[in-house]
Amino acid sequence: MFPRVDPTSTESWRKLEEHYLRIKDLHMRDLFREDPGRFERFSIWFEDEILVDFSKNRVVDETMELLISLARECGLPQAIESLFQGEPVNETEGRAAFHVALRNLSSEPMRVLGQDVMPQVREVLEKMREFSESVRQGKWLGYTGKPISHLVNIGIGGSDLGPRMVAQCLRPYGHPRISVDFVSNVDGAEISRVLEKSDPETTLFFISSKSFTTQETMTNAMTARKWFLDRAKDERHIAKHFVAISTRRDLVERFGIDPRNMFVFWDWVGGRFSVWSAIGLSVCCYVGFERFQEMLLGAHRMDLHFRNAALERNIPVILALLSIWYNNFFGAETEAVIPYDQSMERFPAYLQQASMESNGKSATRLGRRATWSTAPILWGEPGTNGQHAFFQLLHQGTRLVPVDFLAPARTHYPVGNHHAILLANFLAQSEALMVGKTQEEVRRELASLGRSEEEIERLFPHMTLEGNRPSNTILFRKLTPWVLGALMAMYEHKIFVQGVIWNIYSFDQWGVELGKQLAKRILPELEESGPQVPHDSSTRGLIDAIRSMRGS
Ligand code: G6Q
Repeated sequence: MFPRVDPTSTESWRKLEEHYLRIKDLHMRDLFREDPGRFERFSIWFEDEILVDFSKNRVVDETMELLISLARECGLPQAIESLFQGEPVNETEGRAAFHVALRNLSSEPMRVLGQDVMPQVREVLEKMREFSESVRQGKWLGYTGKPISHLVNIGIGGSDLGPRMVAQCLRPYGHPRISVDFVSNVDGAEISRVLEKSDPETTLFFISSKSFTTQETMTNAMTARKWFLDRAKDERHIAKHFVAISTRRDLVERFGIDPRNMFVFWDWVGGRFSVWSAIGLSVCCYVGFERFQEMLLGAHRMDLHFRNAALERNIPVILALLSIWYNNFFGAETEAVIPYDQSMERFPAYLQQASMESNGKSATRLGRRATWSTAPILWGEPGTNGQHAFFQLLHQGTRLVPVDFLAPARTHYPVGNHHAILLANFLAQSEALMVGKTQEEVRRELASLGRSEEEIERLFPHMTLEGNRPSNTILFRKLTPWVLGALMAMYEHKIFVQGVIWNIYSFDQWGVELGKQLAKRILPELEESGPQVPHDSSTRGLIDAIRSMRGS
């Protein structure tokens, strides 16, 4: 049975509250000065590829010990086993969340309800390999006999964010003949822009939808289908230009996609964990099956680490506990993720879904309202851009914002000394957040610039940086498929650990349903002679305004 512990009722929680009062005023500057071994102790290498430095956090050894005890009291080891045993950890939807099986490249069986799912996982992977190779080798031909040179993935949420982010990150591995685009928003602007530059003879559409009923995806898919048929003129040509990735064979057939062009996955794959499944097919065609498999392998290695490493040296566990430390004891409300890598531009958006859709919950596993805060608001942009935008708030704002800095030591784009400059900034920011700048330092600096005493008095409060602002630094050798896979799995497991400790269900997303239901009800009301359903006066007034604006 999955543990159900009210974290605030544990002995460790109580001790952490006391501990917080004792250490909250310690400054990291002093902790580093007094302890030359701090970096050694508070950093972990992952397979010589990724270095996770968590030493710039407001913790001492006792903090880490108490946080680990909290994890134990909340039944974390047992919860990890439940996840890997394929138990129905997604309890409100009555199924497993078994994405770890999708990247199980070992020969170990992985069972759901006693049945080994690995044969079917391998079968789909083999189909993905064959298909992607034929597209990349130019053997898969469009209806006029030309090879495919443009891939368009149509999907949204989990059927978009993962593949879109991965394709961007792995662009250096992309096939030189092939470009890839993603369409998710139901706003016609997105599909129009992609279709404008598409050639029907060489474009391949991937309709990615677990349910194959999602309004946005189906609307975009129908528009793409019509656009294609207006040009190709024959329904039989659809088979060469449309593939589907879904769990719903019946609906895929009804759409007119040849079932042989369908790639399945299973209900135990959650949408936001589905890039590891056939939902990753567009990426696989773009970067090649071997690269896709390297990404699975990186994730698999992180899975093994998460399952087997001691909690004290377990990277996802430590990242989760540090986040809980700030969220629940310091009252931090947000968390920033700043990749110093332009290719990772969509990484924060991908993580927003992974974290906020998983842990943005207020009902506990006991069905009561949580009296502690759950998922922080996650946000971020690539560095160095962020430095010239919101970093002011990180350095001097009234809020505490823990930051994850990520960067590759080596770049795919060795242009001049760009990368060294990027890395210097990456290091400078976490150092600046931590050490800050004292009043004395500011005074000395201003005096050396010849400023008057009066000016110094006026300026120093504005120029002082208190520092002591926490961050994790996640440094990796290079943004390879393996590293990316490992980083994604690291965050997935971090989020899982948080859900266990917050005693919430991380694998459902009931909160998004109401809006979908209401949108369906409102849609006909927007028509000129549409029905008038009762609404609050604001919604009513807005509907009427839209009708009149559209009418005119
Ligand atoms: C993810 C969510 C959600 C889902 C989309 C798309 O965990 O379930 O983001 O991925 O709503 O759903 P379909 O794949 O069914 O179109």
